[in-house]
Amino acid sequence: MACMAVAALLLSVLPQTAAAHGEKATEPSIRTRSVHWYDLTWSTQKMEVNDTVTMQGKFRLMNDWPDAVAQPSLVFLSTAGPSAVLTRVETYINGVPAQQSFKKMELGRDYDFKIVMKGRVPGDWHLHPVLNVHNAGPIIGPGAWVTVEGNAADFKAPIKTMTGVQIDDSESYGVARAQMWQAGYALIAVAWLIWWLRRPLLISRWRVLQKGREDLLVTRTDDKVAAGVVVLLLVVVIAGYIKINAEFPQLVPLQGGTVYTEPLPEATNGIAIKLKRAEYDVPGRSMRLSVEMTNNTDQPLGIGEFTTANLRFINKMLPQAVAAIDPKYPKELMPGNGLVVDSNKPIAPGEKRVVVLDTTDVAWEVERLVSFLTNVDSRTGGLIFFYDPQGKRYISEVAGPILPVFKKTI
Ligand SMILES: [Cu+2]
Repeated sequence: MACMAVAALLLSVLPQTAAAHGEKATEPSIRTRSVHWYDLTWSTQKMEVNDTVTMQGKFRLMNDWPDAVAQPSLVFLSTAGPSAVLTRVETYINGVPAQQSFKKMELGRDYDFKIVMKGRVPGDWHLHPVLNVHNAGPIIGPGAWVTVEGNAADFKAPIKTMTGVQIDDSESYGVARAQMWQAGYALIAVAWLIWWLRRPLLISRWRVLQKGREDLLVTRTDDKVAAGVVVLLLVVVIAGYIKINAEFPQLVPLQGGTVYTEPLPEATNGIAIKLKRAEYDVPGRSMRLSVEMTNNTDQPLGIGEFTTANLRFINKMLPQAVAAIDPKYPKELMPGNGLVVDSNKPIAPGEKRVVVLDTTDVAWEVERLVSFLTNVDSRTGGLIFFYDPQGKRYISEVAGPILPVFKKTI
């Protein structure tokens, strides 16, 4: 109860909503070169308590995964938001239920995910997917605001167990029982302490020891009480075990195994990428990439988007790229200047061309991405989206070292 009081006090002192929760704090090398999230959708922006919102999309694990970051050999898909304001109902990776961790995720490949969340506490909540990578930490995806309306007291989380027992309120189910056991053991512990603490303590006992009269410290009655406490505890534990086993004969332990799923099928052809040079123009707040692109498809391809660190730089000169944007996608994640390409002439089938991609935006500073310039591993990366005339998309990965410059060189 005391800790609940402290928690209540803290909650009343702390601000009720957090505007951000660390999405800009992760190292730029992780944000530009590990997990790239794309095609994200949030099914709703506004809902009532007990309604659900579905967040889904895809992610690519970069081939150029940073050396300093543990490989995604064990991952757990979750969400980020301010505490348990939304309850997770379902999670899937490639359609496989993902309440457990996934192992052996493959670099250079894509995965599909879906997370269903249920409104629990009214408010405006920033909802992100998060991939927790064992030994590396959480890698956060793009966030969108979701408003939950209504009354927190109306929240219901009913569950029907395997044996058909209907639990109306899973939030408080079993809590009283756990508290009863804790209080019972605490009572025995306190009584045992009082039994000893009521005697003269430290100095008098030390003097008795000095005189070699240990026999005076522990009496026959103490022995009897100690034996009584041992018997009492054994009876409580054994009787409790028998009673619980009889009440719940079928139990499923918490599952600790891991799951494997094949990545999504790999595209057989596409655009081969070679990064010739990358620079970050410090005064211009601009990242420029000089990239050699070879079109291995049989369609002319236009360059539509460059995405990195949860920012989408859209080439507004390519209608297919503009058409591919979900109008509900968070605007703050699509920098206004977008992607500027030196030539918007589509790359013909079989053609090899060096293209300069320019992404100029204050977002590089605001999102605290420029610290890649002070990293011991100054590299950057991202995904380039290409579109054929029918709007079919091809995705290529680009990554390589980046140089800080104070004057445009490419
Ligand atoms: Cu956020």
